[in-house]
Amino acid sequence: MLGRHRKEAHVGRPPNERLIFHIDMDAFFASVEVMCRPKLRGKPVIVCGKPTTRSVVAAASYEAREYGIHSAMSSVEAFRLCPHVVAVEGNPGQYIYVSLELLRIYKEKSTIVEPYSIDEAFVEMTGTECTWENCLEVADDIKNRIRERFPGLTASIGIGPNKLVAKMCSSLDKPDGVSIIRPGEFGEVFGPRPTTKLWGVGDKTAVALSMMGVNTIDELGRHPVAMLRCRFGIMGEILHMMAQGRDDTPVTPYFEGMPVKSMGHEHTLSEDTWDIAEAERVLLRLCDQVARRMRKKSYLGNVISMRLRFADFEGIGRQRKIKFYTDEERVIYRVARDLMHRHWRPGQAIRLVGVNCSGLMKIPETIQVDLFREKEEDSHRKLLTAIDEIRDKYGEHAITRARLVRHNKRMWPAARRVSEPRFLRMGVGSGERTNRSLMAGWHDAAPNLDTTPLPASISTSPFDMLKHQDAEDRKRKRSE
Ligand code: DCP
Ligand code: MG
Repeated sequence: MLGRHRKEAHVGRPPNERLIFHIDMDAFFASVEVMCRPKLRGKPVIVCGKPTTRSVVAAASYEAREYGIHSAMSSVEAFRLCPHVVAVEGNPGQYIYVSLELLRIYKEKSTIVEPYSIDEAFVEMTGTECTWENCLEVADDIKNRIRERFPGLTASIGIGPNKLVAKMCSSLDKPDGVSIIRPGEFGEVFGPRPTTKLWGVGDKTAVALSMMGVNTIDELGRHPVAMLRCRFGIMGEILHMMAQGRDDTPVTPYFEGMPVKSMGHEHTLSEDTWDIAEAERVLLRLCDQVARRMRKKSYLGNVISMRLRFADFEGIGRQRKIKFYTDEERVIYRVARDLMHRHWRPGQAIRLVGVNCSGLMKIPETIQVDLFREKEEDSHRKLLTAIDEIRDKYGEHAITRARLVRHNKRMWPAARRVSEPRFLRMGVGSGERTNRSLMAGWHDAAPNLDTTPLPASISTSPFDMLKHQDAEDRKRKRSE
């Protein structure tokens, strides 16, 4: 294994069949914000929802981490640990822009690039000019290109003979490191570590393993596979393989497309509510957003899920399969609302509402969609088409239901100009891990993030925004 100091320990080993990079950006959201506001460089910075509300830390700069701040922590707690931490409201449009540009850089090295999350990707180097001998130079070159394109952004790269090893390897030397685990070295590096360090093993699985006397990755790899199968089913076999550093899953290039499995939105209320009517209005707005996205991407779905989280952070999720496929908010809402009423108990204060539609199928251009949809009146379809056209032309806020008007101001704040106040334009939602859901809708602009879409007229390029910001700063200075 090579870390930042790169002691070449295995020069001359025969090249293995597969060579894979896993690239993970460091403190991604926070680094993008710092790039756009260089004055923040070197300072503890967190990215969260509106800093004044009950937001959660989505990303923390490495300077902030020195104070014990980490993602998923409440921003209140972050301020307690470090009162001078700079809290910045997130800007998902910007992160997605940077993320897509990063994929382009990786594609210069290999045609097979799999985006794994908003800031992580696997790059299949097998069959390219990159070999076990020169992979460090290739990794350095990628890091330099990232720095040239996005000053201040750093990545950590893991190099391994499969995705599992590359992924686990990239976290060994963060931030800004390169680590290599060559074939046969996995056990040496990870064997003594606790099972929670194995990719995908959570606390519950670790406890179950521990009850079987399995505490380290090495012990898991040597445990009789039959016993693991007996306890965990097919997952037991997979765990056994993984603990030995074995993985033969392919790197799936993004242009082959990850099938979109579901589309959903969720919203954390600015205050917990006991009022089911308030929660219904949020639900209706979310259903509207989900259905709109489905129509835009030509999807129909037949499984509708509703999620509630309560003040005590306990939550419920319920789903129902319907007999036909739909892309209409009134159908999604009807089912989700019913689920909400069945499973919410008066007295439970609601903190978060979410809705999701799955069982998706893409509507091929030539297909007769009415074969799949519930028989609907032409007039309603015409209405939906008209609403979609208005929103396409004038933005998402141009038209909404009368029932939501009173609440629109708070739930759909008018898009502000870039200059007021600095970059505070979009929220990052609850800050919960959204990576997999982001992947599920990779081709959608900002799926599953609870955001206000960017007006088309405003560029999402950080550089345009930076230029704009500088111009605004100069203007303000002149007027002072
Ligand atoms: N993210 C989030 N909520 C979380 C965790 C992460 O919104 N609970 C977002 C913000 C992160 C981004 O996803 O910047 C990437 O997640 P990572 O786990 O890769 O974390 P970072 O890139 O911030 O840090 P690291 O340097 O540890 O990779
Ligand atoms: Mg990262």
